[in-house]
Amino acid sequence: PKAIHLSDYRAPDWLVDKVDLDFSLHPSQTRVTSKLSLRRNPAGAPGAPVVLDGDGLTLVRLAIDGKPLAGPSFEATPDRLTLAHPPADAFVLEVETLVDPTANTQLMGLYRTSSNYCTQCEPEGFRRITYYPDRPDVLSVFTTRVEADEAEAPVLLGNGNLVESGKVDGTSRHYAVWHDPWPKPSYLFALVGGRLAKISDSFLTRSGREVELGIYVEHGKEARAGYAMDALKRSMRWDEEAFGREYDLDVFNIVAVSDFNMGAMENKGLNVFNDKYVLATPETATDADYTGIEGVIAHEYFHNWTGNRITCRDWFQLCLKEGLTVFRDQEFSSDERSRPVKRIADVRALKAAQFTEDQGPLAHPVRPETYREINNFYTATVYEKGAEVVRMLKTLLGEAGFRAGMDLYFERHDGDAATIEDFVASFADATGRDLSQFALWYAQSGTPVLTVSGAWDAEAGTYRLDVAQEVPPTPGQPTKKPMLIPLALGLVGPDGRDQPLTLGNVPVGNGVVEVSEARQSFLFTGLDARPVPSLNRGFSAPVNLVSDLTEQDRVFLAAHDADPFNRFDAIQRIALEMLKTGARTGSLPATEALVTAARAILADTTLDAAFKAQALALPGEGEVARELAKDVDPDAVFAARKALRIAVGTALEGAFATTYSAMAATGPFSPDAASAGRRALRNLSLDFLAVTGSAEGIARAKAQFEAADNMTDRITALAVLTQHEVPEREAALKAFYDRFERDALVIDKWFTLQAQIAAPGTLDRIKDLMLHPAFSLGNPNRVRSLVGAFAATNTTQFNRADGAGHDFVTDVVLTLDGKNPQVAARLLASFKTFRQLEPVRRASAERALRKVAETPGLSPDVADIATRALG
Ligand code: HT7
Ligand code: ZN
Repeated sequence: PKAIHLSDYRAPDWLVDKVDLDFSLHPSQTRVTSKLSLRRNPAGAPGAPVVLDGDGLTLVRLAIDGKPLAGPSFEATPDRLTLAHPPADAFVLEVETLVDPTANTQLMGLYRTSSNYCTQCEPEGFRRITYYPDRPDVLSVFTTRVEADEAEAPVLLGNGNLVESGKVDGTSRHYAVWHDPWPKPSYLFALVGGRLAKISDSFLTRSGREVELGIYVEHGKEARAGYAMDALKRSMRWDEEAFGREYDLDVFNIVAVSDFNMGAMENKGLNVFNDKYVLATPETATDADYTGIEGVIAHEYFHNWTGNRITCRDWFQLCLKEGLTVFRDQEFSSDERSRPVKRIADVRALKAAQFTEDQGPLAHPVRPETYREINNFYTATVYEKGAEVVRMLKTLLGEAGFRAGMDLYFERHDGDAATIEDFVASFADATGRDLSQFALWYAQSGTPVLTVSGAWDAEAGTYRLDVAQEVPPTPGQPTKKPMLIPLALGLVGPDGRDQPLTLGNVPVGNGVVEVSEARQSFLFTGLDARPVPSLNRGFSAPVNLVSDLTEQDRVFLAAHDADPFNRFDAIQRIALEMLKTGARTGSLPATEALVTAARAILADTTLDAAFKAQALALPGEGEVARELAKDVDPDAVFAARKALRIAVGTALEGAFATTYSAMAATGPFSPDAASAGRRALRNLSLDFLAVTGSAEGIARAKAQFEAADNMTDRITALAVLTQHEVPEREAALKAFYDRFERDALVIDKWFTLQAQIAAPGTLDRIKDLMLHPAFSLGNPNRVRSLVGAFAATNTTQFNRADGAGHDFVTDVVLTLDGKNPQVAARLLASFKTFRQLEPVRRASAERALRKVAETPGLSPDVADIATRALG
């Protein structure tokens, strides 16, 4: 496919004032009739033809203003419908198409999942249903009639409010008519039909609208949707309180399905979710699953304003809705749970996914300027870095300035298809601040490196911070301009307390200095003693910080920093430096500093358990590899990490044993943050206590596995057992399977644990598991849990020196490409770090990628990733 450029944007030539859709659902021949009220756009090209998008469509019939159309007056291909000479500047075009939902394995457009009918239209799925100007800047008012056999699909859902329903006389069929009064682009269209169970609730908005809430699930799963419903109501209340945003329809429905390409979709009034982000019980869902559900339910709900009421002008602006909505869901979860712990978890995820992406061949700006396949731009950069950019705006403008900017954005752009320029201008205009340099965060890719050193002048009582910034070159961007970086910091005195932060004579009230030049110095005055700087507090900017702090400074900060994020960061950095040395040299340096810092954190009664669990979890193999950046031998990284875990586990055995007992549950299971934190710390202790594979450690894990009354404890114990080649491993895996074999989401966890075993037998194990009756290449959750987890997290086996891991994954990609290109392309993107590898593994990865790139008939999705990954 050819490249599409942001600079080529043109307003649509034709607008759709309203659209009436009629679906006659049938497993293989669903009839779709659409009536489009088309109107020439005065801002479009004069005299332009009507060109509607399609994708694999079969046209049945066409009419204009009720009169059938034939022959040369139009041209229809599966991918386009053209009226070269439209009859007037406004007319009604009636189009009938036939689609086959059962044959739809891409899960885009109208497809079937567990025999139910369901749609996914973002970004370009609507064109697989009917011909339409399938672009986000064409907003229309949709009315949808859905008809189906009543026994096959007793539930019929659409966007908006239900206006009519009934039986089709003399047949076994029935129908429902849904009307959505809010103009929307086609990507927000949805319909669902099938045999579904419902849980109901209601919500009273602050202005008094009674909203009917429904969560639809497959029959038998209703008991598992309660937490999602609770999360939905909390989200609705929070958006009113935090952003003044109220829900705007009489109904809000969520449908959970088992076949879904991503996590969930924010269709207006009818969100469709992957089962994984709706269904939870203590026996089947981990604490991470519960937080995931809360976050995704909130995210999709928040899209109602940031995405739906204000949508994107074009797909280049994807971060306008995604980055902002991730920021909003992160803030929601911070308010509902522990803010510091949420921040730590978010930064960990950002570094693992986005920093890695930014450092490799798939790096791109938060707002890309060119793409070939938009499906490949639903990335950590657009989502997570996009959220960081919004967070920085808030840091720079302060709480009140940020809220004023958001209010202005909602006021100005409600009903619009907007751009990043519109968004930034709202903040600039609301606060009077020039944000032109700040806007570079949207345009320049790559993670800035901030190099910081300090100079203490005892006589003058001053501390000078010298800061240099550099944004590394990334694909298509060899040179960069300096960015505006909000750097939150503190100067920690010898007593562990923050010293005053005064620049010249001016107190830095908010604790944030603004770095805007390539090199800059900040002179802090009025200090009594040499401070230890605590830099980038709360991770105020998504940068790689290089500082002259010593290991001793870090031990001090880990114990005393008033900023919890930097306490976490200090201990992580100590561990990271040890791991890097260990991986480079084959032997660990002295580990006392880490043990001292870890002991202090474990013993600190002011810290909550969840924080301790985060601080003491060593950096992952991926983070070490990213820091090493080149000639990475994953076996050496793994060995260093294992050695460090053993060193810490052995040195703190007593403390971990005490913690393990102290954190035992005292009452029935609850998914709340405090209880989850206790479980996290207890399970971290279990892991350290079993790290040597000692009989005692294994016995403890086995006992926990057998006694657990919740999935978090059971799966962590099983994870510990699977890391060791002991007889207990296979026995526990079998027991787990037997217990949960009917529950696909739980069996996904079973697949993942086995895919993560860092041993040469894993590849064969995975190949066998792909033949297991519970596995299916047609279901994205199964593929992600087995093959995706292998490629993304099993660094030693995916990157086997003999190349077998790379060949296996690319073979799966090629097979999958024929079924589901989106999922295949995501899997192939696991190769994005291959240039970091040492030469033998690098060559093997490159060979495997080339084989993919040279395969004829690739989907645009896979072709795009292969080409860009090879750079
Ligand atoms: N806006 C959605 C993104 C999306 C998606 C969802 C499901 C299947 C395919 C999809 N393609 C893009 C989800 C979100 O970010 O909220
Ligand atoms: Zn989203």
